[in-house]
Amino acid sequence: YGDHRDLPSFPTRRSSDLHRTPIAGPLAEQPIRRMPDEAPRSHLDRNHTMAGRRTLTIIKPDAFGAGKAGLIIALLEKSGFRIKAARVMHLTTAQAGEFYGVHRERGFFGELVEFMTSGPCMPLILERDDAVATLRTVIGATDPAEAAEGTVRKLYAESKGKNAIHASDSDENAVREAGFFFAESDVLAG
Ligand code: FUP
Repeated sequence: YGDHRDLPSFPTRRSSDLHRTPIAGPLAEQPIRRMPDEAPRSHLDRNHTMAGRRTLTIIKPDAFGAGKAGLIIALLEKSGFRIKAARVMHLTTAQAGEFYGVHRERGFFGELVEFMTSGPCMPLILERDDAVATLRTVIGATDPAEAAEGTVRKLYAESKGKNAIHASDSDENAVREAGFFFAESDVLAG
C-alpha cells in the first residue's frame, strides 16, 4: 500500500508511560498530521489531494450484527479519521459479487458473498492524511489470528472470512469503492 516508512509504529507500553492515558487503539498516541492552512488550490490539485486523504471502509455484517459498529467507529475516530459519508444497508448478492469481483475466481468467493449478504453492513468514507495506508494499519491483517494487538480485526473479528471490517487497499480502489456506495452529493464537502 505504498510507502509505509512514515507510518506510525504501534505504541508499546513502558513503566514511564503508566501515568499516561491508556492506549485506546493502535494509533491512539500518535499525533494527527494535518494539512496546513493553505491558499486555495486549483480544482485538479484539490481533487488529487482529497483522493489521497480518503478511503472506504465497511463495517461488515458480523461486527454490525454484534452491535460493534459504535466501538469500531470510536477506534477509527481515535485514530484520526473523520467521517465524510456513512450509510447502513443490506447488500444484495449482485452487489456483494460486484464489490468483490476481483476475487470471483477464488475458492472463498461464494462464502464471502454469502457472508457479506448475511445481514446489514455499514459503508463509510473516512478522511485523514495517508488515509489508505493508515486504515490498513488500524484494521490489521486479514486473518485476526495474525492481526496486531489493538487493531479492529484483533479486537472484533472471529476468522479470516468473518473479519469485521473492509478497507480499500489503494487510492485508486478507494475512489472506485467510494463511488460504489456513495454519490458525490452524499459526501461532506471540505
Ligand atoms: P483484505 O484486503 O484484508 O480484506 O483481504 P483480501 O482483499 O485478501 O480479501 C477480501 C476478503 O475475502 C477478506 F476480507 C475475507 C475474504 N477472504 C477469505 O475469506 N479467505 C481468504 O483466504 C482470503 C480472503
